[in-house]
Amino acid sequence: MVWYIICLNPCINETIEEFPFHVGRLPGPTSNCVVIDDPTISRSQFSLEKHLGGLYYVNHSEENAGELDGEIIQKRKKLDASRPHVLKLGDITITFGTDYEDVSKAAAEYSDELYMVSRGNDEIGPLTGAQVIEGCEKGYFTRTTLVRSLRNPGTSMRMDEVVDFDDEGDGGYDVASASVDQPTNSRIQTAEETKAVLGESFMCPYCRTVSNLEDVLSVSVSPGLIGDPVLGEGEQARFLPSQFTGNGLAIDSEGGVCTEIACPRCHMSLPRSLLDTPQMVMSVVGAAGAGKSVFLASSMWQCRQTLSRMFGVSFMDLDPVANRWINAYEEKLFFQEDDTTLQQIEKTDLQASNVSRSVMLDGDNVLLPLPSFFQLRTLDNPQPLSLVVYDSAGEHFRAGADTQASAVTLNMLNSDTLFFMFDPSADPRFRHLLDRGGGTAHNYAQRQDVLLAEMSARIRRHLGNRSEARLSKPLIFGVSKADLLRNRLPLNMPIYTGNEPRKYTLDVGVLKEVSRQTEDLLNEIAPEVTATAHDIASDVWFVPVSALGHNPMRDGVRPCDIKPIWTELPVVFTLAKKGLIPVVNGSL
Ligand SMILES: Nc1nc2c(ncn2[C@@H]2O[C@H](COP(=O)(O)OP(=O)(O)OP(=O)(O)O)[C@@H](O)[C@H]2O)c(=O)[nH]1
Ligand SMILES: [Mg+2]
Ligand SMILES: [Zn+2]
Repeated sequence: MVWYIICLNPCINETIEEFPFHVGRLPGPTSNCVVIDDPTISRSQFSLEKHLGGLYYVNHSEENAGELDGEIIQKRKKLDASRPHVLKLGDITITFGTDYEDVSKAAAEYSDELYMVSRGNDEIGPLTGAQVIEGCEKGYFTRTTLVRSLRNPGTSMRMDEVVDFDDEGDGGYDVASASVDQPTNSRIQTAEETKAVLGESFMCPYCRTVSNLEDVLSVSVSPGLIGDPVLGEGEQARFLPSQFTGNGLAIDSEGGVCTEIACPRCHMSLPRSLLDTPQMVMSVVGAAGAGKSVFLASSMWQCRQTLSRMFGVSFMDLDPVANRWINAYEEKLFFQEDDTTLQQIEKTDLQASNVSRSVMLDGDNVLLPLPSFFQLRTLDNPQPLSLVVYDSAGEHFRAGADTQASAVTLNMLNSDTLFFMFDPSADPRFRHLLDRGGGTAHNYAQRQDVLLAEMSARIRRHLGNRSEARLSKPLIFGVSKADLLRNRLPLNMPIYTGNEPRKYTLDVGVLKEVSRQTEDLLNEIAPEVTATAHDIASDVWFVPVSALGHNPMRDGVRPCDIKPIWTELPVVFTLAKKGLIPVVNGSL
């Protein structure tokens, strides 16, 4: 009977036909068949030997007896040929058995090794070996997908150097078809989908790393445990808990009972319910001064007011601490004692401390975007949904800023609905049409077509550079500051219908008409912009929105004058697309 022995790091992949089979640190005199040059391994570590018709694992090391299938074996143990065996020698995991596939799966599963898998210009991970294999089996990764091990991060390998592909299978892994349609790169698109693929794992909304639920850290509470290597000196240390109270709360090394949990990679605190609810991501892409921050404030405020009343969807803050920035935005515009004083939301800059924070990841200072979290619950669906909202700076979307803004790009790609915000007041060709009312605010001219093309290029890189690649999820092309074009845009159309509270519906027919008329206007004046939009996604909706409902003063806006127009629509649209808000007159 042939046995196989596999280790992922260092890489061992041998067929054993002759016994005894020796493994140790040195070649030569000890006649080791496999040499592992690692200080934890003894000169002669172990052997696999045949005795009396059975195969035995025999330990030779006095100082480092291995742990075979969870049991420390000082002498020898008979092996069962019908299943793979897992041997732990310090950090090194070696598997052996008679079924090659079982052995390689076990090797991946028990390995502590983590991988990053390329997806266009981005990477997902870290993933365990088992997750990588699962991704291959489901067709998300192909033979040619690049993968690198975090133990050896400088070297990328083709997937088929790491995973054994079954050529007799259904043909899904053959190189030719992989390079033609590259199903992998365009498949995983939303955090939710990724979660479905990766099973008991979640994607961190801060660093976008996929981690196993069992690796989630706890945030210590004892005053003696202040100082964390990733977050800095002022923060409570994060730790992998091993002691728990009767009701499952972690206990820190000084006996404190910890309720907060944190991401294994970036150590940011995570709202607990985020781990087991689907995430719906909203991030707005647009030029500097296009109105993104003001829109987010207005949109979240409107969602609080209207989602429950019209659609029976409850909308609540999930994490008051994380939501400080969005609450501060909202309060500025909608919650002032004196609503006649001018208020202004600061321009978001690339390193704005309210919406980003720097942490120490793998020795580098990395800027993480800080989201706000909401929990949405519909009337007849008991499973809540988390809405994760990001603000970013217009400068993030400048051509070439992709590396600084990779987190922002990832958020964009992980959104359920892409949301681009076009500012007509930043395009000189629209200037003669603008009705500024009495307001004095104005934006400077910016090439939004270039910005849109940059967004398209980033998406392409993600989808594997295929020239025909288009996103399968919808693109909402928002025309911001629509109040400035109130004479040219259909802002009074009844997109919501209903007469009973909580039972309103989204009228898809009317929304299509709004989109058509808005697109017609854009086409007339900036045709390259609509063309690029259609180039990015196959399903584009042109939607006018106005966060303020009027043109404010250059120095700010008076809260009493704010009358938002359709700012909740992107959220309503995404919920309707998910089937959580009913639609009439067509489908999304
Ligand atoms: N007419 C009109 N002006 C608006 C509206 N919303 C925002 N503005 C104006 O646009 C300005 C910029 O808005 P912000 O939300 O700060 O823009 P931003 O996209 O966040 O800009 P960056 O943070 O620089 O990327 C505001 O100060 C207002 O003067 C609107 O609904 N109508
Ligand atoms: Mg801003
Ligand atoms: Zn994280």
